[in-house]
Amino acid sequence: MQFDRLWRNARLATLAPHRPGVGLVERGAIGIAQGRIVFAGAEADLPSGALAREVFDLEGRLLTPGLIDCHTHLVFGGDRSREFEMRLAGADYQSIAKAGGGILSTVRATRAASEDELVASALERLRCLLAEGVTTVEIKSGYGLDLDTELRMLRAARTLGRQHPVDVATTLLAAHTIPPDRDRAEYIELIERELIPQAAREGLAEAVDGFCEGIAFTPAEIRRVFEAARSAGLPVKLHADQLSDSGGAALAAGFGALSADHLEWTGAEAVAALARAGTIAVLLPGAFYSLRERRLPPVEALRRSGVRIAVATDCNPGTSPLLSVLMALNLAAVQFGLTIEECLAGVTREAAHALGRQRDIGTLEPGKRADFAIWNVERPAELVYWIGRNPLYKRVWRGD
Ligand code: DI6
Ligand code: FE
Repeated sequence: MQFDRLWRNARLATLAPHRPGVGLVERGAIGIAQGRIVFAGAEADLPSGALAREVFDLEGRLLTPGLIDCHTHLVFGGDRSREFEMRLAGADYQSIAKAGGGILSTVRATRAASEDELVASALERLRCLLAEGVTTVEIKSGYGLDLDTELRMLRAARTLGRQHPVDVATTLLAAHTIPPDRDRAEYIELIERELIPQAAREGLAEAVDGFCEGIAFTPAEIRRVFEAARSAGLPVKLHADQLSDSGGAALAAGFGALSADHLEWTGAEAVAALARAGTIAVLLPGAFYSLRERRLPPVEALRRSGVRIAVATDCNPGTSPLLSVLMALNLAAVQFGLTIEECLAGVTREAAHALGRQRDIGTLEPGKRADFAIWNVERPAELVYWIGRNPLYKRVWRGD
């Protein structure tokens, strides 16, 4: 066996599905060639005579798959710190939204920003994620709500992926809320007839998302958006049942969605539908925390039904100004009661499934991309346990 590079003397958290827990391998080694993993296992099992051009001794450090943040809104103009102050003074999220603030205030700032400005402000946020070992990030549009600005946001997201050592998965979230300058029926038509077809034609979006909620779109409207996505050959995902049980998760399952995200108000029947559809549950504890929500997502039902659970930052200026995947894990453990194994799988293997990229990333197995994170910790639990400590030693993206 011939490697371009070999990392040895590591503790591997492989997250390989055939191994229990986080798939821990003591005294492990990982060998790569042409940016892909060719060996991941115990050093003692390395084929004799294996050669590597470069060898790194990790002195017992923990090595995990590169982290995957599978739900973010990293690209946007302005910020919402003023709204944060209003909420501290007693205003609530939904009434701010109804009064023209909320998502619409970010829409105004995003429409006013050039593509370069969007790239520059998002880059600062992206750097925070990369510093914590993120190697793949999903980025949504949704603060343009018109053809030009939605596509500009997606181009900015693509540019970030081209210019920096990270994979960016782009999602069209045109159905985020009703724009100030159109009525809802007219806007749904614009999404069906122009936004989805054009984003698909230009290869700017790999998936279509929507916000199914009292303050955004009804299930009937989302259905039309999803049908247009299907016609354009794009998979779907949904912001579902975050603030109320609006039937979002069941709708997402009905369309075989990649993921249904939030799920605080999702009931037992919808959980069963998610399981049947193989739709991934993406839990977003940063939004739960920031909105001081009380209603917990149905974690036990998800487990019992065998729904895969991912965890993400939901980084957005309104409900989750969270730029730390590690903090998201701590919140998911403390608030939602996820185990350490669920937390780590949630930002690696299951997050890969949520993006439909499970063949390429998410575990340390032969054939997968050489994306990993090396940590100055001994035990996997330390990645979830510390608050405000970043123990990243090195991030490796596509072997570098
Ligand atoms: N994700 C979203 O898109 C909405 N909530 C959430 O968790 C609203 C985001 C915003 O207020 O800007
Ligand atoms: Fe979101």
